[in-house]
Amino acid sequence: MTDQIERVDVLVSSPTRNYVTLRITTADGIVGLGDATVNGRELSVASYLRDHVAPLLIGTDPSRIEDTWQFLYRGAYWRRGPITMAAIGAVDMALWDILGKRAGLPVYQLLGGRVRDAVPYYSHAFGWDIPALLESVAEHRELGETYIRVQSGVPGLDKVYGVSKNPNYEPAGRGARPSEEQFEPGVYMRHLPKVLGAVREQVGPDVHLLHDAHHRLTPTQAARLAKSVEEFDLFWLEDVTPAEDQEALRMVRNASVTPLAIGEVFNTIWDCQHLIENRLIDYIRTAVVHAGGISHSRKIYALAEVHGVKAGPHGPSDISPIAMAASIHMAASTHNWGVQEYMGYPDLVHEAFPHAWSAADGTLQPGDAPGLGVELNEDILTSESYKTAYLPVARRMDGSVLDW
Ligand code: GCO
Ligand code: MG
Repeated sequence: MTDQIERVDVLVSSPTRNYVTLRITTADGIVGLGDATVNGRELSVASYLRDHVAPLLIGTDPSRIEDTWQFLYRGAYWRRGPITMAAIGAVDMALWDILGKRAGLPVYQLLGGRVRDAVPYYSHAFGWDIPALLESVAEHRELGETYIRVQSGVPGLDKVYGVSKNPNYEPAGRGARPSEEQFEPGVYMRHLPKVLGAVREQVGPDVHLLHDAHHRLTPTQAARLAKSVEEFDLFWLEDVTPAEDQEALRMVRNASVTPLAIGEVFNTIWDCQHLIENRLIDYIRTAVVHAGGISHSRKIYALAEVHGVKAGPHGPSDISPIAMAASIHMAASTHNWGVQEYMGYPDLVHEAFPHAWSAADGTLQPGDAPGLGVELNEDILTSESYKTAYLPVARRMDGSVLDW
């Protein structure tokens, strides 16, 4: 007789920040884990899983991974969106984890085996001003990192995206309401070339530099910015316009050869299709957790491969070590992979989710434990309970709300 799903638990915890974790246990006693965290909206995914998905999984065959995906996606009728897709993504990850454990193989072997010896990652350097940023970049270089995202303060703006007083930058803040940040396109656009010029001069030509504009510019502003930073040879310029307006990137594309990355807020292949098929981007940033898990992400990468686009997945600290594991296993076994974002985690997060994957010298390794190779420290997850937290809201100097 085939194995059956016997128990489904949803754990919401806050070891320094909130995580939603799905645990599926089979009648044979195999445990699979999935991440379902949507930063700032955690409880809605937990309810979606507890109230609507878990009851449907009990008694089903955990080896029917694709069928379960289709059942949850098509069977719900209401589809797409971060909450639905993170819930399905968590189930999918947990089922791949179970399959790997049953086979005694790490997930990357089930996905076709290694295509690279190590997975390069990019880290986050930031500073309130250029000297502080240069110091932060130097620290990352000392760790052997060769892909570095650079974010800096902007003169005249108090609180900006990507820069913090805390060395573990975390945009979501605990509290009943979001904090507010400032942004003003003109001053930012004039400042960024100075920042990138200083960093490029310090690191020389061989280090890959990245920058995230966080969805804030109009198409014309974005095109001007991409053109003005061309000489600094960015590895990518990320989220230069709001992600919904996909044709905006055609104007940016036509104006410059700065490589473009977008997609951390996309959830399905249909969100990515136009940009990939029209070659309007170089890197697709969907995260395995927010884009329906391993099964669906593989389809996105396959579509991207046909059009010369590479994967460059989202990997901030709100992607739990479980989803990070899934992403590393995919990176190890997917040919058209560019780079994995990895900003590291506070120690407590590593302790809450002991993992076989590892990071060293600017690269990640999936490890050889069966499945995804992540476990749960239930004592930590139980004692660190959910705390209300929100991502910030951004406003222009005139007080109007802007994309954060
Ligand atoms: C990135 C992102 C993050 C997100 C955050 C939202 O490129 O790492 O833009 O900083 O804003 O993960 O939850
Ligand atoms: Mg980003």
